[in-house]
Amino acid sequence: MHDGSILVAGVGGLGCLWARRAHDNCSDYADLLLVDADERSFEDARHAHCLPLGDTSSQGCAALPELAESHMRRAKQLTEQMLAPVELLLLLTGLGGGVGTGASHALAAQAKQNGALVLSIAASPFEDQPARCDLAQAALPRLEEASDVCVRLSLDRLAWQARERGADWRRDASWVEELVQGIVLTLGRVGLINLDLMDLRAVVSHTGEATLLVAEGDATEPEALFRSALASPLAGLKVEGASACLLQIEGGRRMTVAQVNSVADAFTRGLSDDSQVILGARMADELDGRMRVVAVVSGL
Ligand SMILES: Nc1nc2c(ncn2[C@@H]2O[C@H](COP(=O)(O)OP(=O)(O)OP(=O)(O)O)[C@@H](O)[C@H]2O)c(=O)[nH]1
Ligand SMILES: [Mg+2]
Repeated sequence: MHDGSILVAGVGGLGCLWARRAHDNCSDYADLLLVDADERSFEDARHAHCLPLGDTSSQGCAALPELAESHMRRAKQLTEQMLAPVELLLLLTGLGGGVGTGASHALAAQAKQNGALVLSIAASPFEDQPARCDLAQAALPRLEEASDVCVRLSLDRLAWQARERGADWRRDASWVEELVQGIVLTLGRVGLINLDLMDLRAVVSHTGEATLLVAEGDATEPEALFRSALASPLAGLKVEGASACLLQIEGGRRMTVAQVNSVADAFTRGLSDDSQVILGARMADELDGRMRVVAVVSGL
């Protein structure tokens, strides 16, 4: 485990797939935990802590959340050990099946009880899957309760955006990857203006809902950057009137203070007048002429 540790966790098939891909880009700064009843989620996952739920011959919990939940509770001693050093848990899951629906809130609750900050990203099923939607709907309040921030990803929107790019929505959920990577690197790397977990805590502790934004684009077009952040596949996204915002802005070597200011301005203009804004900035060699913004907006 890393110091001051950040844990990226995937729960269920979709969650594990996304967590692995997201973790690939930030493995120096975060650990990876995969939780599933389906062994296929652990194939070639050499750098991960793997927690198989139930007997190893099974292929998931076949849309039986109660079964997954009881398996998860039985693994409590193991997860207790893994969660002990964790300060930030980034939990990825898809609701509507068995494992993600039944086990994700239990893991989140345990992490929170251990003092970790919990950010959950939960995909809601496609709208043409009513039975899965009902399961997801029933599970969501418990995950929200167990998380400091819980954002809902719409699979319909994600799939639509992936189709536009000619990509496979399951494997190429680049939005999820960028967001996780953005948050981990924001907190894990030394920047020009440093953000840390205390800043994140300060922002998410505002009462009300919170959401996460991520965008990458041309450094000279801050407005377009903001619009692309709003075009995320999050369900029910709104940022107007928020009372707090943590903003991490990354750019290439030639990024100027004026550019940082314009981007910060575009992202914070719609917030309430007395809002708390915490700003971080960092040079990233790979971002020549481009900027990447990760924002946590709260008090909605
Ligand atoms: N249509 C479609 N939906 C999918 C697919 N994969 C995942 N989903 C959706 O994502 C949700 C979560 O899926 P998984 O992560 O595979 O489910 P799980 O948590 O592993 O659950 P079990 O396998 O039932 O134990 C499901 O309820 C579906 O709505 C897919 O290949 N096609
Ligand atoms: Mg599964």
